[in-house]
Amino acid sequence: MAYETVLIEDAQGVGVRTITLNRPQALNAFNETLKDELIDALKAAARDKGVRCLVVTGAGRAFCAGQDLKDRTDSADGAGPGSFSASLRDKYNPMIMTIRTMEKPVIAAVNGVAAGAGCSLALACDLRVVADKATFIQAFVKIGLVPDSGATFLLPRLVGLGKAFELAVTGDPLDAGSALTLGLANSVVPGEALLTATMDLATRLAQAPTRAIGLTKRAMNRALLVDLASALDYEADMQEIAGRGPDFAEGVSAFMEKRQPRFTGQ
Ligand code: T3D
Repeated sequence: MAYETVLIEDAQGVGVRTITLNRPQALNAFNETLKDELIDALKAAARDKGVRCLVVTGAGRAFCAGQDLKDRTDSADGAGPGSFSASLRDKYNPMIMTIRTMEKPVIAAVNGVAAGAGCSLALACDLRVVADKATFIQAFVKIGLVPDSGATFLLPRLVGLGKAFELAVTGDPLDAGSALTLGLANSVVPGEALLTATMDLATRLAQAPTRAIGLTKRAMNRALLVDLASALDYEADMQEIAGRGPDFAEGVSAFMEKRQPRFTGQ
């Protein structure tokens, strides 16, 4: 599929794909085309075994300003804006679920403001490398909406219930330094160093045992919802799968031979 609003770049030979939201004139706000193309690009990355780490970033000065407020179409009966629940169920929710269920690491390189569903997109990624001037805004309340696209689930888990509620009901921007202190950002770097720092991390993760990382993600997703006994049981199942894979054998051989492992990701 040829895309109009996302750019795809594969780093030669290292297993890292970068998806860049590319509507800089609208701060990469989600119009229908961008939503469709991002879902397609995410699904393609999830399927492609050659992609062992995915980076999501934005073109220009923003990461993503959420729903394009100039692009919401009115319903056919003239009764106001089209269905919000359908917009979420058909477009945003599949986007978030594809990232959360993709069994490979996904890094958000947050180059600038991440607002509304754009903030949710960053929250859904496994790691956030953040430019020092970037901000996170739960913009929903400013327009009389409720946090969506996973924000009510992910934000309290990342920063705690009290802070999440404060951010949701004030709509105040959270700066990069505060995001780091709260654990929402994994690292903060100068804007000009963002892509290099992200690629260093992505390249490292793409050389890691991808299958084990995928199973780790699956187990942690599940552990958010279950009791300790169930989490322990599920960990045992995941370990059974990881331990029977070639990367475990390679990891142990490398340890014995005192050399760096060469993981295939299988
Ligand atoms: O289907 C559904 O609708 C349900 C799902 C909802 C999910 C959501 O994401 S709801 C939340 C939607 N997003 C927002 O409410 C954020 C709106 N934008 C802002 O608050 C601010 O633009 C920012 C804080 C993100 C950035 O502020 P600033 O001062 O750096 O930039 P700016 O001047 O406001 O924006 C620059 C341009 O981008 C401007 O266009 P112009 O005047 O130069 O032609 C502005 O209109 C445009 N822009 C920014 N955000 C959006 C946008 N255009 C359309 N939609 C946007 N969300």
